[in-house]
Amino acid sequence: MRTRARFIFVFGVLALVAAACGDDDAANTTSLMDMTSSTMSDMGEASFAWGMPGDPANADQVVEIMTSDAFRFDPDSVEVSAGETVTFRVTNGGAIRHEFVVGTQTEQDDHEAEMIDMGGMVMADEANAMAIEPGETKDLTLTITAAGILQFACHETGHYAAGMIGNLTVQP
Ligand SMILES: [Cu+2]
Repeated sequence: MRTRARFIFVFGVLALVAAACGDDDAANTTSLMDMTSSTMSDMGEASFAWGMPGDPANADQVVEIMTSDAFRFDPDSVEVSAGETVTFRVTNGGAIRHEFVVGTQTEQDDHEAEMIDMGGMVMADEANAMAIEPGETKDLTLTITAAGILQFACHETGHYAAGMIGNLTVQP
């Protein structure tokens, strides 16, 4: 009797866990699908509403940016013009890894959610994103096609929340 009662209890708990996991799976599936679609758009055509990968040889300007372990970019505000091909030359002046990700506020928020979902996994460089190791300098070239306000941000765990974000103003 005792064993049977325990079995039923365990079975009940398992059923509850299964139900809970079912919900989690649904949520995970949704975010995985979002992640897949954004990853595919990044890796496929790799174009965005605001721009596309640019040819470094045809860059109109090179913008030099430094990252620091105080979770800041220097400068933290950059202005370019729509139609320009811009090479962002980012130097990691800190002792920990930083990222440089260009996108709209919504894309930054989505990227942050994906990074949290992935448990702080190291991000692969994408058309609009790169990771920079301490002491390293890396280039990201983009042709910015649309005027507006974009952001560049770091999504290493905790950095975005700590304010590691800068404004990229695209003049018409
Ligand atoms: Cu960072």
